[in-house]
Amino acid sequence: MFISFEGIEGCGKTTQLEMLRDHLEWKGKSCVVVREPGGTELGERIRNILLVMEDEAEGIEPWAELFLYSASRAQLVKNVIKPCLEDGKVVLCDRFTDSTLAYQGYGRGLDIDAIKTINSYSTFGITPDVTILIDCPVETGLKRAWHRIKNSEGATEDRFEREAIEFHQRVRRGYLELAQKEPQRIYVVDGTGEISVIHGKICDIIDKVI
Ligand code: T5A
Repeated sequence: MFISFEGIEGCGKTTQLEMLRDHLEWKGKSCVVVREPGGTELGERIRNILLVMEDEAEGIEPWAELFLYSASRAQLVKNVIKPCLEDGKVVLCDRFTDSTLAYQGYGRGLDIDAIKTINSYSTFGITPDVTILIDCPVETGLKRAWHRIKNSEGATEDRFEREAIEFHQRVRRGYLELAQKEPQRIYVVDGTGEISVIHGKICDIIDKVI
């Protein structure tokens, strides 16, 4: 089973993904957690370019950005996700193709159909069985994300957090539109409440699907 987590910055994806992993392992499932961009040696190098690069001198052209995310994904799917699924493991992925549609499509304004075509190549046709979209207001998410960044060690991954609020609003609207179009796969969960309450809702969804 392939489960992806999606949402705007700071919506709580990573927190909830780790809690779901613990829940599924407690139920005896073998789980693998991966993140995008990243998850392979090449992917982590690309992540560094995409999230840390000081882009004041030379901004990253949106199409270049799209291809970098896609390159990281192709490597991750081929080397990790596909083999793990074939092994019968549950793969939990922190962001996947819906991020590209929401950020590069709705956020940056690149052509949605072109992104769908590129996604179909970079995933080798693999799509999540279930996607948990954690939704919260942009102001709430960004406040949490900045708090996490200020308390984290190492390189500051804040290139997207520095985008204008309108960009994040377009991304959020994009996600909700995607969920409306694919209600059988994308489950929208309110991300504004208590962490444990949100976890309970996600477990209910996944337990039913499994
Ligand atoms: N991107 C990615 C693209 O543009 N295109 C693509 O194709 C792909 C794959 C990835 C960036 O790349 C972009 C999108 C992103 O900008 P990232 O570092 O993975 O960058 O960034 P995020 O996924 O946004 O990570 P964040 O950490 O910002 O957000 P999360 O994972 O949603 O939030 P989380 O769980 O780390 O929580 C953040 C903080 O909030 C607290 C947590 O304890 C933590 O401190 N928190 C809560 N506080 C109160 N109430 C709750 N319910 C809370 N839930 C969490």
